[in-house]
Amino acid sequence: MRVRSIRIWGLVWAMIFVMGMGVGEVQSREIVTQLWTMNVNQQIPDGPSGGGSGTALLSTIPVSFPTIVEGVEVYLDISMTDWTSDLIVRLTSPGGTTLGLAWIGEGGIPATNIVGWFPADFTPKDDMDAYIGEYTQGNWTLDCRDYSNGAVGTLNSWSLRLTYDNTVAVESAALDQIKALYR
Ligand SMILES: [Ca+2]
Repeated sequence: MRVRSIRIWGLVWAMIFVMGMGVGEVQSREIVTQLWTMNVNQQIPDGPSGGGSGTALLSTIPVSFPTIVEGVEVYLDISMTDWTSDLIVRLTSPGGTTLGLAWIGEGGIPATNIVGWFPADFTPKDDMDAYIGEYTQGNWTLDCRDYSNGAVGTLNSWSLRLTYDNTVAVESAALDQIKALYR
């Protein structure tokens, strides 16, 4: 009996070793960041005199690589001589998640111009980690709106920097199945 017991434990340890090898393969992943920049050079329509949202200025960056988001950063270059607190800027992922970036002057945004990275330079309204685990491929859409009549800003350009695993290409349907396993 004792010999058999040792053999069984040997088998168990062998299985654990093989599983450990599998985990080790994760270290060969190639995590990369890629930057897309869109030159827009358009005014953000001024807010109505009665208050409320002005017409949205939308700008889209299409991403063709199909994998899973591991990080999202956004650079905004908005010229505005004053009253950047008029503005709300949101980003919508291909998966339909909309998060607030610039938000009526909050998050350390100066009164003049919004030039810098979210979340490195300015604190976004919403936690951008909410994009992690989503699908990279499709349209990433920036939505800029002015909520107060008077000062007007210009979206010069914006950049999207995604971090993702370059070794894994995932079909959207397959990703949904993978996500379903974790829900
Ligand atoms: Ca305004």
